[in-house]
Amino acid sequence: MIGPDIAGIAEKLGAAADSATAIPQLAAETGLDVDAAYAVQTALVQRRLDRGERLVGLKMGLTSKAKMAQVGVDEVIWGRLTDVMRVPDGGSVDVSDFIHPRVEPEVAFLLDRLPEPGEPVGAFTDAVRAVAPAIELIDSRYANFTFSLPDVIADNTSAAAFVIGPWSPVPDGLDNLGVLLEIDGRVAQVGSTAAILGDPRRALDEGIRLAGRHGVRLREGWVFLAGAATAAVPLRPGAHVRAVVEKLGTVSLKAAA
Ligand code: OOG
Ligand code: MG
Repeated sequence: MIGPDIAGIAEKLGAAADSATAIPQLAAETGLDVDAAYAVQTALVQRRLDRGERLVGLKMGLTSKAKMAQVGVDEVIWGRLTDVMRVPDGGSVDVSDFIHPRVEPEVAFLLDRLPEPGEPVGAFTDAVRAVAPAIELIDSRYANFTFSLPDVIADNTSAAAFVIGPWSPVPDGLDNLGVLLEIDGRVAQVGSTAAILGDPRRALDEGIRLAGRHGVRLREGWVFLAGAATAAVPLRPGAHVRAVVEKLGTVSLKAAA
C-alpha cells in the first residue's frame, strides 16, 4: 500500500503558514496516523531549516487539561521551535502574518547538558540551567482552529512564535506557582503551574521520552516550553499581552495595531 504523501502534506502546511491562509484538515483524508504526522512535522520544519532557520528548542503541547478541553484533543504532543519564531521580550508581532493567532502563558526552561540516550535522566537542576516566564503564540493552520491529533502534530503543534522573559535560577519548587495572562491590563486567564502535568518539570521528562521515540534528542542551550497553564486567548491587533508567573516575573508582547 502506498502511504500518505509526507512531503506533499508538509508543503501544504508550510504554504498555509507562509501565506497566512487556513487550509482544511487533512489527516482523515490522507490516512495520516501519529507516526506519519511526526514525519510530516519533521519535513515541515526541514523546509524552514532549508531556508536558513535554526532549530533552537522544543515545545510541549496539551500538557494541561485546560488546553486539552479547549481543542478537544487529549494527548500530550511536542513540536519544534526555530530562531525565526522567537520575538524579543516586549517586542511586537503583526497579526496579519498569522491566520488566527492565540496567546498562552507558559514556563520556559533553558536546557543544560542532557543525558545520552539510555542514560537515566538526572536531577532536574542538572538538566535545566534557568527558568523563565514565556508567552507562546499559536496559530493553527487549519480552518476554525479545529483539528484531530495527527493534524495538529503534522502542523508542528500550531507553533508560530514565542517570547521568553528574564531567566532566573531554578527555584526550589515549580509545581504551584500562580500564572496570569493579561490583555491590555485586564486579567484574561488565571491558573497555576500545577496545571502543567501536575508539575512543569514532568513536561521535560515527557519531552525527552516522546521526542526520543522519533529519534529527536534535546540539546544543551535549547529552549523548552513546558506547555500552557491556561486556555489560549485570541490575539487582536493593538493588544498588549503580559504573562506573569509567580517567582519568575513577567514577559510581554505587543500586537501592532
Ligand atoms: C496545540 C498546541 C498546544 C500548549 O501549550 O498546550 C500548546 C494548539 O492548542 O493549537 O502549545
Ligand atoms: Mg503552547
